[in-house]
Parts: sequence; structure tokens; C-alpha cells
Amino acid sequence: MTTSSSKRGHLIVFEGLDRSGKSTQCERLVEYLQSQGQKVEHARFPNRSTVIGQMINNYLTGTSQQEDHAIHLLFSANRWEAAEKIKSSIESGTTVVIDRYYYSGCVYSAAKRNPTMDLAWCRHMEVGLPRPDLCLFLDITAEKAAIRRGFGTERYEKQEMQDRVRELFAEMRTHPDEEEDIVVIDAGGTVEQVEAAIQTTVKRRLGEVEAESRPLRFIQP
Ligand code: T5A
Ligand code: NA
Repeated sequence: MTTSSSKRGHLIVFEGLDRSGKSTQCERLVEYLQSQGQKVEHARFPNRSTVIGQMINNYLTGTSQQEDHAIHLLFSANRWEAAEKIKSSIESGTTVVIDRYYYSGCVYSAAKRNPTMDLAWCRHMEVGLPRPDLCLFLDITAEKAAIRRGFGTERYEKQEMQDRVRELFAEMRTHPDEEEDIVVIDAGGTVEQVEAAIQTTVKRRLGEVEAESRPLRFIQP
């Protein structure tokens, strides 16, 4: 595969419930795209390595408390502090694959049912961030996710919260941009089955984006 220097990279995001297999599949997709000769960067949110990310980590692990709106803004700030880098990588021809993005930012906060933090309020802070060319939503039931290794150690890993998060992911897909960007992948199969479904979807979507020579877009209200 030949890539001209003027061709932009793509923004691909993985989303889903806790333990749906995002990190596993993110790594496999990065390796696959690299094997196809593409320049690829792998990112994740929350990025716990920054000062803001450390505050988020302390909150998630129960070491600190945060007011609902305040922690929401920290999660959003953690994306904004990376936004310029993501944009410039894509413009210079590198594809960026991200493990969780603003969708998680919206649904996990809205799932708390704080009366002044609905989905629309939560989404507002994300307007202007680079918009994904594709969001792969790894779909698994909360029950199935709960029996996977490591579940239950962090703040949001409770059945009731996960059920509400799943409903809100569905509600988010009623926005026309998210409806266009999100593709639901059945994540209940083996790692290899899920990987194959992802590769098929990625090839199709990136082919469409390239055929249209579509520029990188940004999240709109
Ligand atoms: N959050 C995040 C917010 O509230 N606001 C925000 O803005 C953002 C960005 C931490 C929390 O932060 C919240 C959401 C989260 O609650 P995180 O660090 O991404 O977010 O943590 P998790 O999503 O919880 O990451 P996990 O590691 O739990 O889940 P993954 O990445 O979905 O799953 P993965 O790949 O690590 O796999 C989990 C286990 O399942 C096995 C794996 O080997 C592993 O043991 N597995 C499979 N088993 C059977 N079949 C398959 N197909 C499997 N695929 C993987
Ligand atoms: Na993960």
C-alpha cells in the first residue's frame, strides 16, 4: 500500500462497557494497521499519566472524592490537553486509535443521574474536539462483562451503573453525528471473532472516508 504524504490519517475510537475488550482489540487493530504499512499512534482516555490524569486515577481507585461536575470536567480536560496532538498527528498522515473517548465522557457522567448533568450538558464540553471517522462500540451485556477477569475493582464497575451506561450509549446514538460514526460490534465472541469483525468494519469505513477525501471533522453541538 502506498501512502502519499498529503493524505491524512484517521481517527478510530473504541468504546464499550468496562471489560468489553476495548484494550485487547485496540492493541490488535494497531498491530494490524501497522502491518498494512500505516503510521499509527495508540492513545487512551483517561490518560492517567498527566497531572489531570492522576487526579482522575485517584478518583477512580477511591483514593479521592470529587464533586460530580468537577470530575466530569477533569475527564473532559484530559481529552482537551491531548486534542492538539491528535489533530496534528492525523493531519500529518498518522492514524490515531483511541481506547475510550468523549462518548464515555458523556455516558458515565450522565449515568450518575445528577439533576443538573444530563447527556446534553455532558456533551457540551466535548464540542470542538476532533470527531472520529469511526467509533467501534464493543457490545456486551453487563452480566457477561462482569464474569471477565479484573471486573469490580474500580468505582464505576457496579452492575446497576453498567446497565445505565449501556442505556445511555444507546441514547447517544440518537444524535445524527453519533449515529453516523458508531458501529456496533458484537463483543461476546472470542477475541479472534471480534477482531475479524473489527477489521472488516475498519476497511469498509476507511475506504468510504478516503473515497470522499473527507477532511477531519470536529464535534458539533
Ligand atoms: N470514564 C472514562 C469516565 O467516567 N469518563 C471518561 O471521560 C472516560 C474516558 C476507567 C473508567 O473511567 C470511566 C469509564 C471507566 O469506568 P478505563 O481505564 O478505560 O476507564 O478502564 P476500563 O474500560 O474498565 O478498561 P478495562 O480494562 O476494564 O476494559 P477493556 O479495555 O474493555 O477490556 P480488556 O481488553 O482489558 O479485557 C478485559 C478482560 O477480558 C478479557 C481480557 O483478557 C481481560 O482479562 N477479554 C476477553 N475474554 C473473553 N472473550 C473475549 N473476546 C475477550 N476480550 C477480552
Ligand atoms: Na481498558
